[in-house]
Amino acid sequence: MKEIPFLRPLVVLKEAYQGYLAEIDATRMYSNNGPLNKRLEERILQEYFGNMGADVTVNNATTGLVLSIAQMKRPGKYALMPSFTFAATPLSALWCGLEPYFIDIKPGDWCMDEELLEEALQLLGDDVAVVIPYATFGTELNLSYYESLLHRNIPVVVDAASSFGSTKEQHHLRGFGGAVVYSFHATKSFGIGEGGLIYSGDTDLVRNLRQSSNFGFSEERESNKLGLNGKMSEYTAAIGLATLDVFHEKIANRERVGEWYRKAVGKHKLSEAGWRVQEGISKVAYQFFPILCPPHHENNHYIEKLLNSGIQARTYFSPPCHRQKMFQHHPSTRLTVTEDISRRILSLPVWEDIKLHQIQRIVKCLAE
Ligand code: T4K
Repeated sequence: MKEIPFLRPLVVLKEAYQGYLAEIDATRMYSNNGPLNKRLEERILQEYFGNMGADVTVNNATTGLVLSIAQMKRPGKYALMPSFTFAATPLSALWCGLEPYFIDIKPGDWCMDEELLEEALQLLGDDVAVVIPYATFGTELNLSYYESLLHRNIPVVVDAASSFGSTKEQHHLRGFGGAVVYSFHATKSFGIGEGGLIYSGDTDLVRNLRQSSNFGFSEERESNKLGLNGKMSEYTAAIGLATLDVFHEKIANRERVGEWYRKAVGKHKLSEAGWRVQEGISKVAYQFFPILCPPHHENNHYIEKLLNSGIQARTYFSPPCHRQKMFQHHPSTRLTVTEDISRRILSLPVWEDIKLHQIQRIVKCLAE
């Protein structure tokens, strides 16, 4: 039987961006906030954020996180974040001279537990430099709570690496006053190779971030703030524009795959057997399909079972950050939910042109 790989990213084909490449040849602008970057930022702001706030492209989301944390952090020692995230989140805090402080997640939506976060905020007081929630696998965060933190002068940087395209025009992060960082990595729904975007409802913040992503240069070309080279090249922006041209289709394909998974899970009565899908999530442009195996089972058992049937799957985010060597000594709240979920999580194959019969085969294999 034919193998089913975990991911088969499909970045737009070269024919789709040849016209944009010709513009680069004509203008001889290859980087440094050139015309294609400008157009990409303007179109995203208009089409996804109703022209509210501002955005700036970056060369990847990790750079975007570092720049945003460095820009927003207040004096203090800790960056509060979930452990159930990709290593990029705690690494970005460390690059900004902060210590990650891990907060447990909720059992339903797998996002940071606001009650535990609040307890940590009370306990740590002014030692908290920044809060970094992760919008887990593209789900919607409890934004009114995070807005309330901003009003208490607690900086918030949202790791929205997997979120771009998940909520379409009614983007729920629209107008948010903190920094929101998206990844455009090849494996994401808006996959363009490497790239990312920082959005904020706060236009001054984005102006500062643009400056810090260009060596901290002021208009007089003097470096007057901590900066680095976080810019996106015009070639990448060309692919970004071509992707934007067909993004609705790409979103629809990924949403449909999610629907197929949910239907197959229902058909095989997996919930009755203790399997769980993420709660509070409706339309998501899935990067992969996350699901929990029954309590007291181990994800690795199913990974092996799938592999024996020629199906590749992963276990994002297992091990969770606090179980990885780099982060194992950082402080945390209790992490019982993180432990449970990371032991049970499976990341099932998704790509834009995966077929219904392949999804059915994957879910059937789990059910047998
Ligand atoms: N915050 C969060 C919560 C994130 O999830 C991420 C990234 C970030 C921040 C940082 O964003 P960036 O700085 O990357 O913009 C992959 C992605 O590289 C990473 O972007 C993503 N999260 C993470 C969840 O997944 P790896 O190291 O697990 O990828 P890798 O190389 O094992 O590839 C995954 C699968 O995709 C493999 O089966 C191979 C396949 N693949 C991959 C690429 C790149 C292809 O078939 N073609 C390709 O071009 O991190």
